[in-house]
Amino acid sequence: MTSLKDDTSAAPAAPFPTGFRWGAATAAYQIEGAAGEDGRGPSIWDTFCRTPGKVLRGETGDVAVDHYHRFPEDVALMADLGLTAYRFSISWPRVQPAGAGAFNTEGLDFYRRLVDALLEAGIEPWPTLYHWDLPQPLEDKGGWPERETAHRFAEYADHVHAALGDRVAHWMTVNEPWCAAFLGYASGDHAPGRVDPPGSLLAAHHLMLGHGLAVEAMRARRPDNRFGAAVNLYAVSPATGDPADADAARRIDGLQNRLFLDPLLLGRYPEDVLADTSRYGFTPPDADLAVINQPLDQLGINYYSRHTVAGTPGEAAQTASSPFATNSPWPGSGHVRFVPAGRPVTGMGWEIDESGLHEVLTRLHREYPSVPLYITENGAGYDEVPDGDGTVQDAGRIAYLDAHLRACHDAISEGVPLHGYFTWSLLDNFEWAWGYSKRFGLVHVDYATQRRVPKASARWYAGVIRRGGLPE
Ligand code: NCW
Repeated sequence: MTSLKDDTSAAPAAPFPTGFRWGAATAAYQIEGAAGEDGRGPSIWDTFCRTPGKVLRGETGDVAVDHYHRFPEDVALMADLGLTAYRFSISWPRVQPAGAGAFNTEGLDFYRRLVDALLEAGIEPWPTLYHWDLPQPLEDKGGWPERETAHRFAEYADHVHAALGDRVAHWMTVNEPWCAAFLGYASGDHAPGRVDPPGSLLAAHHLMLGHGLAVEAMRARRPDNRFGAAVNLYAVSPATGDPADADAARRIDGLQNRLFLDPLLLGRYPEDVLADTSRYGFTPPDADLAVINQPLDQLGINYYSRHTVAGTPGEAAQTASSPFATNSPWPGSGHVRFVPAGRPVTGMGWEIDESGLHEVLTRLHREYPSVPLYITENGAGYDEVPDGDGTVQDAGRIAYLDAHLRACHDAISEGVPLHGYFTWSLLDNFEWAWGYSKRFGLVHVDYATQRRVPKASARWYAGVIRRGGLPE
């Protein structure tokens, strides 16, 4: 294969700061496979995938892209891209199969080997401790709506940190607590597939409590490490100037963004969201907010799109996170319609709007205490078919990444403390309820042979990294 670094270099038209992290992201259940190996226990996703009608074509992450066995090849691909950082997640059921009690040394050894290979290749490891694969025994005891799960998470995080904290500086606790709480426990689109609106609000609270307890424990061991969480933020707009639409936008912004940002960064829940959800008896204890509101060394932002919403009756857009979606993932939102704003969409049906990323970044800078920011996910999923030679000419993905990186560049020029960008995703992988039907990778994977072939976007991204910025 020609090296991805062969592109001729030119001075970038939009240079990024020296030391800016150029990364790609993945998650354990989506890539590792080896679901029954080396003592790994079952997770809620193993169970969910086996529940008929939950995952397209009944697919599972049993094999995924076999990263568990192929990680040396994947680290070599990262090196070829010129990545300076790699964001991956650690599988809790691999490290602690029952989610409590005994730890599994063999499971942890996989991450030791991965971290060593990354460091050897000069790539900074950025682990996330929870990307949705709760050990099934903990779900059997009530899952995230149970307070005890937060304590179990902190214990697991502490154990992983004790093993890797000397070689890993940057730690993310939970990934997209909105998805874990509301797709998992309100709409049922994601594992564990429960439709329990009051439970989903408790899940959101306990995911953040688990984050706070974990940061407390890890920071006590290594105050020099960097700790944070990765939240999925959206720009939110009212469909029209109608006050009912403005109120719908307030409610959705509340549930999507402020419900997480305010406790994490300000140490309080947004009053309006508490009022909107009061019928569910959601009364989080005040004392927990001090635990949740740990000083953060980094905030991860996963950005994909903008929500345009209306509070008036009419036609709604399909914004499903699953091909089977029927229930609402928005507890207490009242009557809200997600409406198409007429922008082009990716293969997920998500509208492409880079101005929303600029809006999210500048809003964080304006309305919240200053925290170093990282884009921990941003990318585009399509149903792609390779050419005869196995390559994929993914011009749509290149345009998406280019536009969003320009939005990052503009935000940095305006003083936003953005220090890195991780594209989602390094490899095509198991896209949750969509199975293997949607591809987000810079690198195409043939699922029958596990052959990896970098797409045109991989070459493009390698050029951006090498130049330290965007082309003309
Ligand atoms: S599904 C999802 N994703 C994708 C996934 O592969 C990754 O693991 C996640 O971190 C890409 O990035 C995240 N997010 C769920 C978005 C749901 C949108 C629902 C909109 C409802 C109106």
